[in-house]
Amino acid sequence: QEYTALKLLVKEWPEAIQTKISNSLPGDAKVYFVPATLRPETMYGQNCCFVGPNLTYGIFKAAENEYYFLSPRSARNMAYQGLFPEWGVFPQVAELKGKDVIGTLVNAPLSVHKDGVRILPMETVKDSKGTGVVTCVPSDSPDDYATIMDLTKKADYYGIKKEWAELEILPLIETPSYGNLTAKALVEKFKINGPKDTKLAEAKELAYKEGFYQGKMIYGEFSGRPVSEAKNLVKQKLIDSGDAFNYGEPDGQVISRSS
Ligand code: ZZB
Repeated sequence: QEYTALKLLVKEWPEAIQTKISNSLPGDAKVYFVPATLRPETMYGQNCCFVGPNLTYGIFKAAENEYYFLSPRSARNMAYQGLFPEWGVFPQVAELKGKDVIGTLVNAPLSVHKDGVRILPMETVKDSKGTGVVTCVPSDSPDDYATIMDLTKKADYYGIKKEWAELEILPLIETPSYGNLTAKALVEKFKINGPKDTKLAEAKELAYKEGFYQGKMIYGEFSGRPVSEAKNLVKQKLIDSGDAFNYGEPDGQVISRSS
């Protein structure tokens, strides 16, 4: 699987972990949350970024003054793809649970939400895929749409501010079958009633297919182009600006045989 790994710069940590962060990192350190995505063309519509609240993450030193927040498993993989300075080495400076970083304000490259977006909890994030960090595009990802609806409804239960989950959902891609908010259309069509609904798997497949083969961009500098062309154009733009890099993961990689 060839992912685009995106760099979301931390603008503000939650108060409760500020001390821990400043004890572990130089004062001027740049820390990035690093979601792995297969849909770079949707980055305009990022409206939050998810972590698994009960998963364990690390902050790893990736360059002078640059640090990545991601799963230890993905840090290890990156270290063998030349994404850290020394081959096979992924220096960890802090360990955190997803729940520790809920509410962190980050800058999401290309997102229409220029003031930044929040780190929010998503219980279905898997430790065994990507970086364990998932950027949220509720216009085109049914999982993201279902999670956002749930977070808004039960903000208190999740310990978040409702307005963090309520940023505008931007129409990005027009498709013949599902209009300009594919994820919403599919969640409603399948009567999906929450982030753990098993019908989400099929909705996701349909959203991928329809988006890629029939979708046309209706936002951003590649507006009017088919998604199949825009995908690589947006990806290259993000890489050229230093906001993203390639991250590869063998299909069906088995991680925990020995653990
Ligand atoms: C933004 C985005 C926008 C995504 C979209 C999808 C869609 P897949 O499909 O299973 O191969 N993802 C990445 N890592 C994880 C994880 N650890 N746990 C749960 N979800 C994860 O996985 C790739 C997609 O699943 C990624 O692309 C990411 O969400 C999420 F409009 O990034 B995506 C129809 C999907 N649309």
